[in-house]
Amino acid sequence: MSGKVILSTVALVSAIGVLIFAVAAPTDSGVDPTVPVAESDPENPNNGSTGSSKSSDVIVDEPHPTPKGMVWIPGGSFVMGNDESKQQDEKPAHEVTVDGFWMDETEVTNAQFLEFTEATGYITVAERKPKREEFAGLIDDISKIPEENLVPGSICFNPNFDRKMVEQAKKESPNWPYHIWQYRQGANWRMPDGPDSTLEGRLDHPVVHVSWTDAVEYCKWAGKRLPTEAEWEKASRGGAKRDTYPWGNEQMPDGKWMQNIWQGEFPYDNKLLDGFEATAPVKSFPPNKFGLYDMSGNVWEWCFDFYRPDYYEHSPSRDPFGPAESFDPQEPGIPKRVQRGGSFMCSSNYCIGYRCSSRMKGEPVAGSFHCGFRCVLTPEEYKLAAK
Ligand SMILES: [Ca+2]
Ligand SMILES: [Ca+2]
Repeated sequence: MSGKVILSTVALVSAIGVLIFAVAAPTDSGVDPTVPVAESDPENPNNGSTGSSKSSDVIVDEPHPTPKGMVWIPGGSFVMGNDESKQQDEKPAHEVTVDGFWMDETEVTNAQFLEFTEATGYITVAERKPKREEFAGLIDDISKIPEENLVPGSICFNPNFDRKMVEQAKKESPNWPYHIWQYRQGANWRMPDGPDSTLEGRLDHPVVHVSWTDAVEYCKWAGKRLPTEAEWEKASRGGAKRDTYPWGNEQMPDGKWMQNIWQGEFPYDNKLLDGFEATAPVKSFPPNKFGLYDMSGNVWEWCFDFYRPDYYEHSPSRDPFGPAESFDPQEPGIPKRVQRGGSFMCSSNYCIGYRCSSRMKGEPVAGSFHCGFRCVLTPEEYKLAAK
């Protein structure tokens, strides 16, 4: 498949994303159970950003017995972002206070997602056939969309990418990774590598090819919600204020790999020094001090928040949950939600997404082979669920 075809296919997926998002995304009205609980303040001077204006005491101590499979993240303040980063969207570093909450100790696994689909019959976005009319208004002439493109599928790594084309694209555009991704027909969470693959031997791996909207549906079923970006970073830091990684500042303490990432030059040479080429079973590496596994690497994790690179410039300091709308300069016009933690595809010469402060973004209706999620629950939501 040529790079041009890959690009056009990815563009097709993007267009689907825009459309479905417009219909499926929940509002930030505060009535949706997946939206973080916080007071709204129409007089909030934060340029349309959302977050809590409450001044009540921070919830620090765990108020109820720990829900199964979760750990308590004590409330408090931490420094969010990183002024030393090469990535502008991590700046400025700013102090944020969040209330205590519970977080899943691992990424949601295939076994857990299977339980959800068996209980609800839920079909993920990647399993649904895109409809031609869904592109009306987004593409000049929808009759020109090749029928063979209107098939269910998801984004995978293309190991047969054209190296020359990648080299050239790197010089021209931050979107050069389009040349190494491939829209693979039939790829979805049940068949992570495409139609010939299965979940055999992978039930304890993180679920992948789930969109943000799929993740939200899982959360509703589980009585939980997606973490805010601030909650995610607070949890990732394990109680430390400015460490680079969830375990400290040294990437390989005692010479040991602490995360499933990509060793070697991306995307040409994966040396597999951590033992895993793609997803690893959850809990393959030590937890951070809060007891959370794989907060660095394995798979990216969806957060609730819309993505904006400039959000930290005017973020509320108490329980922020993202801007009112998203903006990604790399793909203006396509809504984006935040992803955190990096994946098995992250290397030191590319996204370095496995640091506590790293930010990523994705179309809410598009899953991929290296993105999953985990859930959180606050004491207030715990009480609401118990009623
Ligand atoms: Ca690896
Ligand atoms: Ca992860």
